[in-house]
Amino acid sequence: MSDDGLAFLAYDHRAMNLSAEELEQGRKLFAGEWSFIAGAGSLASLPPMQGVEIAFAGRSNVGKSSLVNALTGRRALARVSDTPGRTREINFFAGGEGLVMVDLPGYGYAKASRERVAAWTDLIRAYLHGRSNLARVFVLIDARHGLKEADGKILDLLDRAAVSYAIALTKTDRLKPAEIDARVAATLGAIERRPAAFPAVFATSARSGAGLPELKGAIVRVLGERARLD
Ligand SMILES: Nc1nc2c(ncn2[C@@H]2O[C@H](COP(=O)(O)OP(=O)(O)O)[C@@H](O)[C@H]2O)c(=O)[nH]1
Ligand SMILES: [Mg+2]
Repeated sequence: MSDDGLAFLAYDHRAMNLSAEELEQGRKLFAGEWSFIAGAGSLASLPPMQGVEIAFAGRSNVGKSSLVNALTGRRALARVSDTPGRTREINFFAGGEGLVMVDLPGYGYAKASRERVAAWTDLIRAYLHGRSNLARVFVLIDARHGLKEADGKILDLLDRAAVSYAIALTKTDRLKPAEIDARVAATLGAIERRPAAFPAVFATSARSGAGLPELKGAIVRVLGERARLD
């Protein structure tokens, strides 16, 4: 078989074999208007469920807010901070086609008190279990560091809640291409047997824009899948 034939058969874990059309739909969707809907610090203050939610989870400082800003092309839709542990609320942002992006508060912040960690865990667990319009969680992992113990815990939580998730590596601008390849391969291996994990690892950088078209296309695909189910 020719190389072309093999390439055709291979599943591209970094781009989920997205078509040119899906990539273009993703570009258009994210080029549209985005607005902040709500910040919720407790279960009682969660906004009503509307549209299709896509959430971003990850350790504090992994680059969640930066990714939301880069995806929407807005510099300060979500607040970016050099100080870990700053975002304590679940922030909701509405875009076109009923898409809502959710910036979850970060975990694994070393200086957080035990009570704060418990409050965080309760809020996130309640959100993940009770949100029927939550279609996909992207778990962000710093490309330089890979999966850590705290990340394993959130993956366990997602597996148990049966919330489908995929991994997005962040800050790939800090690595050489071969290092990114190795990190993608290691991460795919680590999630292989996890029941709710999507076999995809997006290699992104909010700074360089790498991997953002693929992430946008993947989100458009999730929206389409949800629309067909409803
Ligand atoms: N080099 C690099 N730094 C980034 C990138 N994304 C975020 N950062 C930096 O990482 C820090 C934390 O970012 P932030 O988005 O607030 O992380 P969050 O706590 O997960 O929301 C900030 O200093 C950002 O400037 C990226 O793609 N590349
Ligand atoms: Mg943040």
